[in-house]
Amino acid sequence: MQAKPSTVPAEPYPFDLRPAECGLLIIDMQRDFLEPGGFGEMLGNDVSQLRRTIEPNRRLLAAWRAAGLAAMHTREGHRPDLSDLPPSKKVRGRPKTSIGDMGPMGRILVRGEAGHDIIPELYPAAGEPVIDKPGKGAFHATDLQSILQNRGINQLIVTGVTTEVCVNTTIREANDRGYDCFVPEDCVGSYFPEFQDMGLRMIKAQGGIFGWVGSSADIVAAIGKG
Ligand code: TIU
Repeated sequence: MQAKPSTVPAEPYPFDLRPAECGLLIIDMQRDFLEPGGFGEMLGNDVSQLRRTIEPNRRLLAAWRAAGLAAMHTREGHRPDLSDLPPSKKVRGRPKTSIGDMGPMGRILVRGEAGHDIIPELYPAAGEPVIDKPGKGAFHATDLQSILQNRGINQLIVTGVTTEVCVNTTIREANDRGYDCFVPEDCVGSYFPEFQDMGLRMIKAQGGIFGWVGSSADIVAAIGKG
């Protein structure tokens, strides 16, 4: 039986979840960002800050699938010929090794390379769209909006990494396009604890200026009621 609409605890106020119109959008849970020895760690980041999101995402995705609801995944990356890579993004930070160069798990953030793919714990199932995005936001230069419209989706549960970069950018894009976004705080992660905190506060401040913040357990409980 399809999960029924219900009210989920959230800040700044409860979220009216309509499961049939809601998509789970999992942002960039890619090996290069999350795995020890990947690009993220090579840049000096503490990947354990992101890895704590894997298990809550796994539980949420399992419950979402069991309820027969729409799940989508994104990956940040570029064409092998790098024709969709802005020169500004290539050189930003003046790194010794940058996008398109050989990294610990193949060419960094290039589609088709091992490090670009989604971690095995959250691997997309057949029928779940994977949106390959060249930017930080999931709407920029992708067909995400068409996919959502064609499925009658007007609410999003947004999870993944990183809270202040690709998750926040996507939520801002979604908000301007009329989508209500709920962010389970245990399912989003940042390499920087202070950005995790502020990234979430920015979403729910000013009466929920970009969306709602809550917990994945409350979403799982809501859709589990059937
Ligand atoms: N997916 C995503 O957030 N891409 C990034 O580059 N994030 C950083 O925090 N650098």
